[in-house]
Parts: sequence; C-alpha cells; structure tokens
Amino acid sequence: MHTEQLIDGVLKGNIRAIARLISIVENELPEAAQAMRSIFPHTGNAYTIGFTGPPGAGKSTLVDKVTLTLCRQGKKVGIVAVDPSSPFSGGALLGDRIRMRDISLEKDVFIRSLSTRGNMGGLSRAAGDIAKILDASGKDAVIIETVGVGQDEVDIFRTADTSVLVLMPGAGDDIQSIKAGIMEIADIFVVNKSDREGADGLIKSIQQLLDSNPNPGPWRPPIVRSIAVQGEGIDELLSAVQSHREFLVAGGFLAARRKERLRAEIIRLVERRISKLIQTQLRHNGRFDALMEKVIAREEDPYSCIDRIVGPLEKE
Ligand SMILES: Nc1nc2c(ncn2[C@@H]2O[C@H](COP(=O)(O)OP(=O)(O)O)[C@@H](O)[C@H]2O)c(=O)[nH]1
Ligand SMILES: [Mg+2]
Repeated sequence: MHTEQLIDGVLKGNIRAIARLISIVENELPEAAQAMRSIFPHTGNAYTIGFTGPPGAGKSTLVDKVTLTLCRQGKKVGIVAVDPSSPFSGGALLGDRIRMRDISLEKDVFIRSLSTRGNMGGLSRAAGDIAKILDASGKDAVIIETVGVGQDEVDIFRTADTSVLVLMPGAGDDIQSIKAGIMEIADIFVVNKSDREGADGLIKSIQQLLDSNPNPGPWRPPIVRSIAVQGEGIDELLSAVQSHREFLVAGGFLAARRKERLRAEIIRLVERRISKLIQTQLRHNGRFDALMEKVIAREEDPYSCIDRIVGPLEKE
C-alpha cells in the first residue's frame, strides 16, 4: 500500500489502514514522518480522555464500560492502552483484551496496546502519535490508559483534555502512595471498587487533599464513586467528563491546553533531533574521543570540552 493510499484509508476510518500506520509509526519506519505530517491537518477533532492510577485499580474495566456507553450513544472511540510492566503478548494485556472483548466487536472502536519494548523515552511519543492517528481517523473520543508510575506515564497523562485519576480503597497508604505530580494534574478523581471497605475514607482523604491546596484553580476536581465491574458510576463519570469539557471550552482553557501541548511536543522533538545530531556527529568524526583523551590527561577540563562541542552550534 502506498503511503498516500494508506493516509486516505486512515482518514476514512479503515481499521486495517489505521493498524498499518500505527505499526509504521511505532517501528519508526522511514515513511513515518511524512505520514504524520499528512495526517496532522486532520487532527484536533477528537476529545482526549486520560485514565491513570495504580495497577489493579480498575482502569481497564472503567475504560471498557465508558467505551461501551459512548458506543451506545453513537460515538466512535479509539483506545491506547500503555502498560510498561507487561509485554505486548503478556498476561495482563491478554486479560485486558479478553475483558474488552465485548466492545472490540462493536464497530467504530479501535484498541491498541503498547508496551515499552525497552524504550522508555519513546513511549510517550508513540502514544501521542497513535492518539493523533486515531483522532485523524474520525474518532469522537480517544481514551489513553496508563499506569501512573513513571515520568513517561505522567507525560502521556498530560496529553489528555480531561485527566481521570482512578484510585481504590485499601491500597496501602492510599493517596500517599500516589505521585504528587499526578494528583495535581487530575481533573476528575474516581474512587473505584466502592464495593470494598474504605471507600468513604479514601474520598475523605482526597477531599482533604483538595482542601489543602494553597493555590486551587478555578476547577475543583469532582470525586466519582464507582464499581466498574458492575457498571456503577459510569454515567456519573461521563457527566463529570462532560462538565469538565464544558468548563474548559467556556473558559477558553481547552484551546490553551492544546496550545501548550503542541508547544511542549515541538520542544521535545527539537531536543530529540538536536541530541541525535550531536550524538552522530560526535561518534562519526572521532573528535569526541580525542577530546576525552585530553580531559583524562587533564590537559582540558570538561567545561571547555562542552564549549568545543556545543559552541559551533550556538554560533548559528
Ligand atoms: N471488587 C471490584 N473489583 C473490580 C472493580 N473494578 C475492577 N475490578 C477488578 O479488579 C481487577 C483489576 O482491574 P483492571 O481493570 O484490570 O485494573 P487496571 O490494572 O487498573 O486496568 C480485575 O480483576 C477487575 O475485575 C470494582 O469496582 N470492584
Ligand atoms: Mg489496565
């Protein structure tokens, strides 16, 4: 399939074309950059919802039910599930697949699971690109599920229009164990597994945390109680997402958020390219090794060594 045809298929929502383009981008094949360029003008229409939280909190189950509800409303949904702890064909993802079976059969849903494959730095970029592809393919909503553990996952979580943090009662120190950074960017809290003991206590501690914020923003994150396995709380969650969306649009925050996101993405790409450039240049002409020898012999210090490497770039 030619790239042009492929793009055409993606824009029409063709499942095979979407899958093909995703693997091209994931594997960083030569045609990936041009393809991403071509689809970019067609992005920006889907609403992006991020789900994160500790493993086992019920994110996949919630995403499953939320997707089902959205599908019943006639919406098209794309899902990117990022789980760095399990390889692509691993047990956890297989479990996710099985649980998501009832929705993947419905047309207009596209699910893609991603694992790190040893490349942490590339994960957020891949997830972001896949979200863009799903957006361009005409999905109304793109859902990104990540495990809230590392910086990469926080970066992915940040790419959402609405960020949902899923917690459950009885997970040790409760919210103390969750990264502070993640608490701060959550737009909606979900206390899942409310059928278990401790849900009220967890809600109270989230409330206390929100109350203790010295600089509360104009949006007070609501706390939704759910029992995902029984489908309880899904409508409440979706209406909380809707309210947040309306809040963002009315205040002009959605455009601001998306602008900030693009800015950060461009900066990341520039950094990546510059860093690649420097690495290949250093490796190729052997100058770095020569400089290193001088530093080791104390004929040159590391700081002037850096000047010698970066200096020529700064002159441009
Ligand atoms: N008791 C109870 N179990 C749940 C609930 N939601 C999910 N589970 C179960 O918790 C386990 C982990 O759920 P999963 O959605 O895979 O969590 P994830 O790791 O956050 O994606 C599964 O066995 C689910 O069936 C709930 O509300 N109550
Ligand atoms: Mg999951």
